[in-house]
Amino acid sequence: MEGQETKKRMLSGIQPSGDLHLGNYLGAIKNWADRAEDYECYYFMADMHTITVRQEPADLRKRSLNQLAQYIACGLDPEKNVLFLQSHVPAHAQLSWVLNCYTMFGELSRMTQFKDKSSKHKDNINAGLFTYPVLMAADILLYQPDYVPVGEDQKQHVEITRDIAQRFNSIYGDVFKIPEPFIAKTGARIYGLTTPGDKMSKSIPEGCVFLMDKPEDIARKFKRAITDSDSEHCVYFDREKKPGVANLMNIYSTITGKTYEEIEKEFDGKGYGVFKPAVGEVVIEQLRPIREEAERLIKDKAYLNDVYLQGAERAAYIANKTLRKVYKKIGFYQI
Ligand code: ATP
Ligand code: LTN
Repeated sequence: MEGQETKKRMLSGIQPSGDLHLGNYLGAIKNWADRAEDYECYYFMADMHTITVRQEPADLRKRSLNQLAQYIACGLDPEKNVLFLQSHVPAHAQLSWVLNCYTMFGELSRMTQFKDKSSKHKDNINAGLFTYPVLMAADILLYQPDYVPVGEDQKQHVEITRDIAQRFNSIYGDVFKIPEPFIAKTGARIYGLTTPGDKMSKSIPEGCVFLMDKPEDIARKFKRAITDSDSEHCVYFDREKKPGVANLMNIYSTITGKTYEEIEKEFDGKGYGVFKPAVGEVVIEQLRPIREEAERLIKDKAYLNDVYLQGAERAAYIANKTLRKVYKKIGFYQI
């Protein structure tokens, strides 16, 4: 435990809203595994946020467990990171209610994600979608983290969290630490294999490699990857002219650690017929142990339940401390 108190704290949430893919892995999860050495890390599955869009209950239940197995298989060690499910720690909902009373209608109306999602789901513009950022502020502020690693799209939510915290602190004193968003500078951006202009996304499954895909499916997806009509089939890096090839080179380079020059040399004169299956092969080998370990863990429900149970206990210990302080400050009668 010694030294642990001096580590900076990080916290992030992930919605269990779909199957994990190569973009999630290379762009995010792979980097998280190394962080535990330098930071005290908290990661949770944001199942309460997920229901702002209608979910099939059986699927949500299954995904909440499968995703935990996949994260552990990717190298997120539950001994070194606190992994938990949001709905297992009631303090998130409790603080969220309090913070609702310190958040303005006007500031929530300006949130880009609310505007986007409410135009996409016109039949279900529920209040939870509107107050989504308040629950996220509660998620964060409960743990007093220094940093919140998120994608660019979530930066606005971390900013409103800071505004809410500052407003609260200005009335009641230093209750909340003001967190910083932590946005990876480079972070591999992986594009769809069939749509090299758009990021790899589960919404376009033909061009998306899922962590749990079988090797033959991965091989097929890479063979069908869009390259270009260049008759020479020459492998060189040009994001503008050859976005498909550039994407494949990026994937190959991120996994093997080879530079673009080395890759160009390796495939010099060999053409796409050799290059595409070779990229598929390194992806297959990279994902194989992850898939096998995840499949093994998924069968071990008792172990996964135990990880969630212990995670929730460790998380609740910190969260409840903050909640008690908040309740006291705002004047809730304590027994
Ligand atoms: P989508 O719904 O488009 O498949 P997602 O919901 O799986 O995306 P997010 O929840 O938006 O993914 O993001 C989870 C993490 O994965 C974020 O840190 C995000 O930056 C990262 N990520 C998602 N897609 C990619 C990608 N194609 N390339 C790199 N990183 C990605
Ligand atoms: N909104 C985030 C998920 C999320 C989160 C959080 C991230 C919920 N609560 C707290 C960081 C901190 C998303 O959709 N990626």
